[in-house]
Amino acid sequence: MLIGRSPDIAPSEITEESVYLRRREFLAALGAGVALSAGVTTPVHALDRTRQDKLTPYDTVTGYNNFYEFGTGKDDPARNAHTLRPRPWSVVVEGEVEKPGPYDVDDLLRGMTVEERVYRHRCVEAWSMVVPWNGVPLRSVVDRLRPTSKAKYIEFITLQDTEQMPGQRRAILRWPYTEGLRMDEARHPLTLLVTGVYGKTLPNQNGAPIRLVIPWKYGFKGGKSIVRIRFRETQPMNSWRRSAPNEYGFYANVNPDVDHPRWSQATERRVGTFFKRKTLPFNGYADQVASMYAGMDLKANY
Ligand SMILES: Nc1nc2c(c(=O)[nH]1)N[C@H]1C(S)=C(S)[C@@H](COP(=O)(O)O)O[C@H]1N2
Ligand SMILES: [Mo]
Repeated sequence: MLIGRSPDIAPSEITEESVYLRRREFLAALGAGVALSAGVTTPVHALDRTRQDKLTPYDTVTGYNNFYEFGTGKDDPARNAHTLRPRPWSVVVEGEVEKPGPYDVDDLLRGMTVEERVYRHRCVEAWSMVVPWNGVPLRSVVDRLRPTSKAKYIEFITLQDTEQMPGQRRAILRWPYTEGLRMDEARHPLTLLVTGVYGKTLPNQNGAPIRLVIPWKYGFKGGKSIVRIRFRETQPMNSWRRSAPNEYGFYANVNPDVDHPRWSQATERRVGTFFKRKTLPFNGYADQVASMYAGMDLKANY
């Protein structure tokens, strides 16, 4: 299944071929390391040639980002995240689910196919990137865990440990960082539980060993270093909404028509390029996700 791929575009037209081939070599060479004991990787591209999307370089993807547990500067995560210990790593599953329990992260994903997904990444701060993530559809994990009929939402709780995450000594947010999705969003084929980037094991600063990527939402929905997955009947709170409810909502769907109270969301700067470009509704994934929000007022539900 070629989820998220624009039908008229071959992968080789999107990614510079040398890069693409090198990446295939990576994947072949790294095998189990990339795949967390899972099977073969399948490239799935979700880019639009007309917008001339190019992959954001590895050093930028891993060197310029947000992970406030390691500091608030864009280069702090890369500098400071070496204190995180991504193995062994336990993920507790709880709430409205038939198969709760603590799982070792490798057991949780065992046997699943790790795919490659090239996704646009839009931060709420109006910068963007194009990133080749590796991961498993969250849907596969959700189905394995068997939510009960009461489960309408999933809350994702990330690591709290001031030894591993020294930035948590400052109360910038209420720790641990939490996020949430509605069940249909969690089970949407584009929603990825990410374990790697550029065919390599996920670096600590990008949320090792597992983090979420939901490409039609602002980047803050993608919680990093998840330790607890809680199936719920009610909508969970999420960190940025708790900290500034007038600025951040639950849905956080990328919407050029809903400005942040302090800045416009109409345009974005692709990191590493000079000119601004127009932000697209649902970050360019509207044809695949807009139907989930039919009938909702997306200005009220931002
Ligand atoms: N635990 C945790 N997850 C987090 C954040 C954070 O501060 N802590 N920042 C979020 C924000 S604002 C963004 S844009 C993305 C950035 O990470 P990436 O560039 O590695 O995707 O991570 C998200 N996940
Ligand atoms: Mo962000």
